[in-house]
Amino acid sequence: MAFNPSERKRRNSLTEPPHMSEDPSPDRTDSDSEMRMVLLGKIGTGKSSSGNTILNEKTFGVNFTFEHITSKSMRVSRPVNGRMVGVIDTPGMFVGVTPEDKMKVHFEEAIDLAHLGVHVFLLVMRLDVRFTEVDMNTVKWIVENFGEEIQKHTIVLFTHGNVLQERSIEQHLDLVPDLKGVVQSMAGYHVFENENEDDKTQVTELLEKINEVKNNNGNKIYTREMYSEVQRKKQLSCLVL
Ligand SMILES: Nc1nc2c(ncn2[C@@H]2O[C@H](COP(=O)(O)OP(=O)(O)O)[C@@H](O)[C@H]2O)c(=O)[nH]1
Ligand SMILES: [Mg+2]
Repeated sequence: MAFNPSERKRRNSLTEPPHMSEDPSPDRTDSDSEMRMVLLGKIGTGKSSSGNTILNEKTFGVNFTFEHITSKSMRVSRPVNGRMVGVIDTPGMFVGVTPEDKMKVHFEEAIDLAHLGVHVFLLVMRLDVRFTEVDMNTVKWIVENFGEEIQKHTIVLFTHGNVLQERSIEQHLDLVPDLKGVVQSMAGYHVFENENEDDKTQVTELLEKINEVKNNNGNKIYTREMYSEVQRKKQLSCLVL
């Protein structure tokens, strides 16, 4: 199984935004100035709300339920803090309930909407509910379907941050070792409270963390080719088995 929580150390210190290269480059590093991110995760975790918080606009439909499961991934690009940000919202999934082929279609749409590729995936999780086996299976499914490479490009974005009250997110994670393992296997983490619309710092800090992830990845982005390669290998291993 591809997912290995202990294999990657989380990097969470903040650094200055890196220099953005404007030169197209053959190894598919960033060739434009837009920061593209895909919201992933279980239905109802706050993906659309987080997209709205990032863009400071009520652009994605909130509270879409199972009836809307056929809805499509959607991309909106806006300037945020002086730079273009492209947010791709996905309809979400419920591993074990949403048909596998439907989940794949949503992800393929999302990657295609990113054109040149994805700088960062935001794996959205709620802080106000228990971390369950379904949540763990969602993470495993994502890593198996996008490949381990996705872990270098993923920031766990916690919503419902107000429930922490006086506790820090680190103190919370210490109480939930499985969740802490997931976070440590990814490239970073961040906390949002989507009800605090006036808190612009939460967005600024997320964008700084995304810049840091970009920097750590040498500006390399997750591309459609990487996804197709993972899918090809999966099909081959199915044939061999
Ligand atoms: N209190 C609180 N509610 C939130 C937060 N994020 C999302 N919600 C609520 O959770 C519900 C589901 O959010 P939505 O963005 O539609 O989730 P999605 O299915 O992942 O896109 C909505 O009622 C939101 O208002 C948050 O940070 N705090
Ligand atoms: Mg949604």
